[in-house]
Amino acid sequence: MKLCIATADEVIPHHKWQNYIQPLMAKLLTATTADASLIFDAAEVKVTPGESLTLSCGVKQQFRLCLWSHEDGRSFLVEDVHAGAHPGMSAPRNLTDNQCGINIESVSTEDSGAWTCSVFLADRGTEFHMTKTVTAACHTPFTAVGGGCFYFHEFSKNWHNARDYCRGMSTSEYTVDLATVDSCDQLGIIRQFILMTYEPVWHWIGGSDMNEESNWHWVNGDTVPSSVPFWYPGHPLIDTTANCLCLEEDYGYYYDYDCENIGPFLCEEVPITTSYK
Ligand SMILES: [Ca+2]
Repeated sequence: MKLCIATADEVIPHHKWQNYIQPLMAKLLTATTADASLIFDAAEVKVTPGESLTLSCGVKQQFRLCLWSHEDGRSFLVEDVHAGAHPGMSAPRNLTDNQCGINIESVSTEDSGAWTCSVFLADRGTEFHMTKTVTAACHTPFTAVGGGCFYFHEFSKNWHNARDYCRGMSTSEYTVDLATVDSCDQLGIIRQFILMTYEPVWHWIGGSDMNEESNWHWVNGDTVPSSVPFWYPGHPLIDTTANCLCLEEDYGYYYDYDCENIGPFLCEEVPITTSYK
């Protein structure tokens, strides 16, 4: 059986963006505009993986070209981000004085590091570069895995007690509940993490159909995916004694199990609000 395989995001190789820039710069240099000044907040920002993050950068000038680059070599033309060419990135809600801003919809630890906004100005035939440092890290004792922050609890509890334990870890800064693992990529990465770190054992996660048989929901109210490849073949059962969701030990598929069974579990740290910084 084939489990979800994580795929790398498609990015523009660093050496290629020069090819994008030069023809556009030639066009821009024919324009004349008013004076320009860069608006930029260089303060370091700390975020939790899974949060959204707006990187702001603006210029008081009509003709411009903006590019964000990360220290690992990734580069993003802002007009491409705004046009939706990069999955997971979008235009900020407010572009006033923030024409070069981009929004990362779900920050991962790989987004930590220096982000540089380059603004190419038409009338000056020049460019500005400003750099902002992003730190994306989970709070102790959570581990960054597959774009989220998880706590793999090795001691065994039934589903309800496991959920109570997770919720008891909440603070004023973030909430904690049983994990919601709803992307194929994340499911595969969590499965690999469990295999590399622990014995191959099943783990409770935060889904159930206890309110209505065969109507599976996450603890946050969202619908649990019902399709292949999430569920163990033949599951979920139509069975009112199997109402809680776990990742089974053989392949890491979703599996419906009696909520009173005792097992280890995954808690997940969730930002209290979606922040725009
Ligand atoms: Ca059931």
